[in-house]
Amino acid sequence: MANDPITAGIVDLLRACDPEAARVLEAEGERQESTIELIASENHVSPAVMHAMGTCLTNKYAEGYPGARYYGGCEFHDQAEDLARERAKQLFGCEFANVQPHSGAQANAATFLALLKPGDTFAALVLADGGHLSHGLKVNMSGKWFNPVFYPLHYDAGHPQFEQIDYDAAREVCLEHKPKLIMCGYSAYPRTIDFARFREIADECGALLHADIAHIAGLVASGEHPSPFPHAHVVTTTTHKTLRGPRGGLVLTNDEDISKKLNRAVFPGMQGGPLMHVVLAKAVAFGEALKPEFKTYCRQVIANARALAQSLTDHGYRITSGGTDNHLMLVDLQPRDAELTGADAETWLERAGIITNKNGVPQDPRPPKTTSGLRLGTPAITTRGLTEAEMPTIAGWIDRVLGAKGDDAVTSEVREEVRRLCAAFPMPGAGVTA
Ligand code: DSN
Repeated sequence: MANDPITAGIVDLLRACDPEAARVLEAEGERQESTIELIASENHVSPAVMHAMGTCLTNKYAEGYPGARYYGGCEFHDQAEDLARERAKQLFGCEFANVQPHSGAQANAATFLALLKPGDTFAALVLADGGHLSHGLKVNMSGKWFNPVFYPLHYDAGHPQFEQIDYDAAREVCLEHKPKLIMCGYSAYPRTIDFARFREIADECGALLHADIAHIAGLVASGEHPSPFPHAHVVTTTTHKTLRGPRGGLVLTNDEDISKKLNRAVFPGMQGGPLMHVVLAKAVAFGEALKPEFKTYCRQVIANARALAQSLTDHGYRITSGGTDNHLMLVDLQPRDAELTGADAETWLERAGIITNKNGVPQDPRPPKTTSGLRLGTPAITTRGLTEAEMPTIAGWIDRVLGAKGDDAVTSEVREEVRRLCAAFPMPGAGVTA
């Protein structure tokens, strides 16, 4: 039985009417309870956020926006959306918010629809070095219908900003190609982003600046990472990573004209009915993020990431760019074991109850399905209450499993130790009965 009482309660409910679904849900509840979640883009939401999603708001069509819907019966949906929008604006210190995007990728697509025409040029980071598929991958709409040009990191190992964004090179790329939009904000970049510098580049080449803060949104909201405002013309994010809300997207701006274009692009441009149960949960999560405890949480996320990076360095792993300023790190496995791939590491660690994702390191000689690296993040383990004190233990487990090349006996031993730690640090909601 899952310890999380919300999941456990729903399992009980489902058992009577849909035992197959009950079994799946129960197994996933147990998996989450008993494993250490180190995927940098995942988190454990509060009982309030989880409950807000499982509500009657899912029954309703509310196409349109508050005060201008295409269906009757939207009085309380207007209130839910207004609450989410107002809290989002307060949280990020901006004038306009659209809380309807179903995901970060759709928030990005809506931005393209609002501000670009097919064939237009935009600039983004070299995708293999930390970008996101919606930033110009060939098989994504952004790469198929638009013309991405890419700016690099510093690749010279002797450079003081090795594996950090090369802002001068980004400027050169942008001056040469004159993009209409410059994207900054990444999926696997462990360092602070200089939004002001990007705005200078955007102004110099006549581009709009689009910051995708999906990964660092919680850190931005809590003041633990510099804000993209007032520099960016558009800010997109997911709501479920460091921000610790329900799975979804969000678009923000300070520009009224751009906000109108963005609203039209989200609905009816990209989406039909908003997921109003998720919009309510976004409001709840934003309310939580406005509390002082959230700042304490974000500080601990960063402290944990630094401590984990240091412990892994002590075990002989290389942390790309020499460390981390945020919630994530890229671990280059090659200096520890030249034969070790990210794919094998991910598989072996999962057997030990440590959940990670393989990830290319900058200029990785191996392809994306294999990779030479792992991306690790601390948002979820920090939510469970882990601090710097537990990071050497986690790094030690990672090294034991990888050093033994996934050996069954070693993996089983670590699996039991992971279970014990997870029992001592339950997911949010354990003990909550309401
Ligand atoms: N897939 C997400 C991540 O893991 O970073 C980005 O959307």
